[in-house]
Amino acid sequence: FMTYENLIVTNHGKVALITLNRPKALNALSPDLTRELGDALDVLEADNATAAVVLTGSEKAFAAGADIKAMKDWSYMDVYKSDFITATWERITKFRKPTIAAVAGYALGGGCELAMMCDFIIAADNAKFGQPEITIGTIPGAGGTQRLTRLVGKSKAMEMVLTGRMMDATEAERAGLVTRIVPLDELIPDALKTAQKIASMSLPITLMAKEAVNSAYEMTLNEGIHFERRLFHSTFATEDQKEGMNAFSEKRPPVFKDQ
Ligand code: CO8
Repeated sequence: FMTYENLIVTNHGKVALITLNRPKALNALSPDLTRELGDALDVLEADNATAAVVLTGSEKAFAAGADIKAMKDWSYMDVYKSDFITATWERITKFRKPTIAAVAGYALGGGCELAMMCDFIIAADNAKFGQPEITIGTIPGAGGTQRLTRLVGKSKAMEMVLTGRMMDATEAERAGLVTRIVPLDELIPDALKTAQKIASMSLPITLMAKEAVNSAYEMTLNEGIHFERRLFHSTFATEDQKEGMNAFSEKRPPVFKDQ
């Protein structure tokens, strides 16, 4: 229902599946791909029929990073004035609906950073995560030094950023980078099923839950708990809270109306 050169967007009930589609370059994140992803997210944010998004790549690579061949000759002024494409990438972090990264194969550099911008990561058993920028004379530029450190702690993040070594799926799960590992051929069905489960809830309540969890990164514990309580109280002003609790009392499934 949406046509792009570097993405495939398909509909699965209330879930949109975005597949990065530059297989010959291992889904290297070119400026064109970046623009298209920003555009797709704008459309999906406004689309009332979409309640959650799954972002994936190919079986070999989620994304092997920024497009090294495209950026190698850029000057300081080129990247500074355009705020390099990392500013565009942040579109996904402002996306209000839930996002799941379904990662198979390489998630390197900007690819790892893109996965970490999603709400959570489900990994195939062949997934490999890394921030290899140091090996090509630069450093992570789309949140890698910050998000990886918050997700896996300083020791592992520092080692990965300084040596460029990759983490396999098992280590990534143990370290808390991914929520769980599934066999490669179950990755997309599992991620879609998980997203559909989320999409079956009340959308406004889901947005509040996501906003509350994300605030844990930005606020002190006291501020975060205060913010959570305000949102929790406000759920009682919704029809869906009444429906959810009445349905429980009446031993029937709830019918949420996103109101
Ligand atoms: N950029 C451009 N092209 C790439 C990239 C990339 N990042 N990664 C792979 N390719 C291309 C290769 O050049 C090759 O093309 P061709 O067939 O024309 O020679 C094709 O994809 C297949 O790759 P390989 O032949 O290398 O495949 P292998 O299976 O041998 O190796 C690897 C796979 C290990 C993933 C290897 O390709 C690799 O090391 N890639 C580069 C990984 C990397 O350094 N990534 C970090 C990039 S820097 C970065 O992301 C900075 C982030 C700043 C923010 C960006 C926000 C978007």
